[in-house]
Amino acid sequence: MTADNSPIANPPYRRIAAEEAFCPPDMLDIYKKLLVEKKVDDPGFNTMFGFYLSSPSERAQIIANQLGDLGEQRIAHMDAAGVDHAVLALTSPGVQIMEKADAVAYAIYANDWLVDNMKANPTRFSGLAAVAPQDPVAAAKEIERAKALGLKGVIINSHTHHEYLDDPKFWPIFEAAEKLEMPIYLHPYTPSKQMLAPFLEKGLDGAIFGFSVETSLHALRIIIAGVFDRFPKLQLILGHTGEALPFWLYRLDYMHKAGVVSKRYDSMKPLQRKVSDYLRENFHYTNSGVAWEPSIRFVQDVIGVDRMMYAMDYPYQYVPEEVGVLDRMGMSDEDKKKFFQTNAEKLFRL
Ligand code: 1DF
Ligand code: MN
Repeated sequence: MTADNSPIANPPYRRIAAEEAFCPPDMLDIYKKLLVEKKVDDPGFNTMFGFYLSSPSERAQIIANQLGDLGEQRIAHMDAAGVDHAVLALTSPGVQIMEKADAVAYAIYANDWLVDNMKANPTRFSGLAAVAPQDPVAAAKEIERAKALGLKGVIINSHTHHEYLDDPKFWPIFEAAEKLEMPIYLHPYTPSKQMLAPFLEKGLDGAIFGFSVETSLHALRIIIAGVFDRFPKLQLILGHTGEALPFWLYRLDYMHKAGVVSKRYDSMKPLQRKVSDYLRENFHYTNSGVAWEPSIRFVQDVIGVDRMMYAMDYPYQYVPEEVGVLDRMGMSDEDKKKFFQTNAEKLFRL
């Protein structure tokens, strides 16, 4: 990229980045221990954090180091990229890899750590709450506590021990999120072990592709299970320009209807709205990791300009020039301000 792509100085909007990762440094020690003890029944975890925690590569070293910093270096990086405000979330898979009791306790600890570490820079940071789906009732309680602490939503990193949130046992989480108006960011994680092998064989399990397949499947399962008929005001957020789901709207509607009418599956019941309606009315989107105008505009076109938000995906994709590319997108200033600023302000009540 050329110098022409540097972020524009004093743009007519505040840049809010909505999918920015962190973790308390001691979480990486817990992960190291889990890797050494080989207790985790999740080959996706072993390959992902096996890489970030032991590779001598520059990428692994830098990212592992930057995840733990909410101080000067993070602020300097935000300044260099022109990011005014970061919505922080515990990095994937967060507590979801831990045993139930550890996960419940660590979510509380991580949320307190986050709130504490944001205090020095209150105008630059806000945060999402980690929860442990392993204990849905505790998770619902933690959403309530997190809201009182000032956190703005919830982060869930796709499957939890290879289980998906469409199972009604998890629905206390949705109930609390809807009632407390806390949007849930359904962030990627590696594909569940039910489907991991063919991804892993070719190195496609991570952010290159597997993350998106896993997370879009998860979102669809939640829709198909009728979660939004039960919790119609619930809002979920998908990153990476919607994990490709906006591209599928037409076919999802056609084939869902065909499946329902023909009674092909017991698990596919009639829904109150079309699949695309839920994706337009119960989801918001970010462009995390996709600094590409055609994909961003596609989501704005088929979902709506009021639901597409900016995200950088720091530290996994720290590329200041991408901000400059987005500054220069061909859309109106009004739509650009929605993208960078006001959609996030509204959704997260910043
Ligand atoms: C990666 C990418 C890892 C994203 C992440 O969490 C993550 C990666 C562990 O590149 O390995 O959040 N991402 O959202 O694209
Ligand atoms: Mn991410």
